[in-house]
Amino acid sequence: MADKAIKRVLTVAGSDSSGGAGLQADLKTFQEYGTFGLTAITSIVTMDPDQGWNHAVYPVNTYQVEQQLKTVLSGSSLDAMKTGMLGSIEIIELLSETIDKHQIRNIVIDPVMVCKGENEVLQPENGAAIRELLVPRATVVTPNLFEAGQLAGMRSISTLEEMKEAARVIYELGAKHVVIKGGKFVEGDQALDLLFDGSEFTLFKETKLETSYNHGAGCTFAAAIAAGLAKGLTVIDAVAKAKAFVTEGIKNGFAFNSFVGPVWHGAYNKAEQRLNS
Ligand code: PXL
Repeated sequence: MADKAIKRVLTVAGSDSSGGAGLQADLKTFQEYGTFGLTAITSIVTMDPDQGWNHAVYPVNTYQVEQQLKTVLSGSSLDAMKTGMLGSIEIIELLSETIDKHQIRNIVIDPVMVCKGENEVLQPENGAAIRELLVPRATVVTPNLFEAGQLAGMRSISTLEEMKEAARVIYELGAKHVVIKGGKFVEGDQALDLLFDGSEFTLFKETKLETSYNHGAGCTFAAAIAAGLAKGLTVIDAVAKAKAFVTEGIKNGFAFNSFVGPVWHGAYNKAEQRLNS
């Protein structure tokens, strides 16, 4: 039966009630990739329309995260795992122990410290624990420019040269691959993402899109990499496909309300169907 071969992908992340980012983005992406998504929720994020869409983060307690991981890991082994917003330093410690104990492979660490570029810094205090405990266990780590700066100890990153410098430093922390999500925030007219495997740089370029309906793009990109790895793609192929997947999602982003516009995670497959029909 086809079910036997279905790949299992876990996300350990926060809930974004607005549906574009967080574990909602991850699960939708896993589904679009034809994989089976599992979750351990670490925090609940709400946004207040009466206060300019101000974000509040409510961490889940560590015991509850532990019990969710136990539930997930009681099935047969995972094919990949992705992390997003982690809620607390204790949860990060628990996660690093769990990765070692269960020898989890194909690990994508999305070191979430901010929402949307650097507009809204969420849980920057988790940065040091992510750097020490999770980055060394990562198959791929996927910081945006702000997070790359935090991990690499660089004040600000806005050019390709600075992205390369940060990628080298983050690689030295122990990640097997570093993908810096420059996206539209890099200087110039191209959206740039950079992959570094310790010896070679690979640059992924797209023309910058004229839209601000891109909420959840970073989570979706990292989730797509994890699902691609679960399905047996090489890192470079997984990143290339994830870039195409998220670009289509951004092109089909929409206004949810006057504050936020999420990407649409179903857009890539919809476009493929159109092409094939
Ligand atoms: O996009 C970063 C992010 C990650 N995870 C959760 C979020 C957000 C931004 O809103 O809510 C749960």
